[in-house]
Amino acid sequence: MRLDVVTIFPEYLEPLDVSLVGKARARGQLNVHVHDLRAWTYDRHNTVDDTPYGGGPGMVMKTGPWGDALDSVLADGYETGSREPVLIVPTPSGRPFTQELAVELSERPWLIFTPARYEGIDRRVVDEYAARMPVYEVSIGDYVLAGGEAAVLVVTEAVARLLPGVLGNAESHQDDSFAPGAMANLLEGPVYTKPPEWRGRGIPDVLLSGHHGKIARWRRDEALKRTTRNRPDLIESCDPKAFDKKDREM
Ligand code: 6GU
Repeated sequence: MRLDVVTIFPEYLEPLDVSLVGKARARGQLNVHVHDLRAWTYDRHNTVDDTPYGGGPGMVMKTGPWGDALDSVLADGYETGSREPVLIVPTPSGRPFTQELAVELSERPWLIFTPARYEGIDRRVVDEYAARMPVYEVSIGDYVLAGGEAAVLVVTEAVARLLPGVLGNAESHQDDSFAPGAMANLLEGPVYTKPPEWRGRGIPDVLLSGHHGKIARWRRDEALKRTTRNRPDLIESCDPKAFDKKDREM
């Protein structure tokens, strides 16, 4: 998969060198290009923003640098054989970024991110590229960040760990919170490892029982409890058929 990020803060994307994403890059599973938007400014002050039409607070990112940057990134990608780009525009007014969208993006060969600062990018830039390729405006949650760069790190990590061969254990995202399947829409419950006692605290006996059925039942009960406590909205949105008689006894 190829990833391009155009930003006025290329340093903000340095975490893409470390951990899971960094290893995927080192193995050649991810081909990451971070570009400085100011490379496509031609005035002395490297201006990327201007005052909003219609007035109001803040500044709006100008069409010129974004258009030239994206044309250049697209030309380079196409020249080197990448196809079917998707543009991802991080914005608090986008659609919620979900595991489902992460899965969809992980199946795409080429993602281009345009994290903005200030009040956002001139709308015409999004409209222009939406006429040529799929564009996803995405928000990572109901709060406002100073810019989209942190959202790029979030989306990239969620997508990269789904790529074939990136996670050590291919099964380890099968029962992620939010993964499809029997535990669909339930949050994962607590986990334990050695030692069996720590500061007087033991671990639930069932986990030492070796009884796989009982362990699965316990995990599901814990997931139901945790989901009811932290995300009652997720329980509400479950298909009633997803629950069995024992679930209802919880
Ligand atoms: Cl993607 N960008 C900004 N600036 N704020 C956000 C966001 C994105 N998602 C949630 N808040």
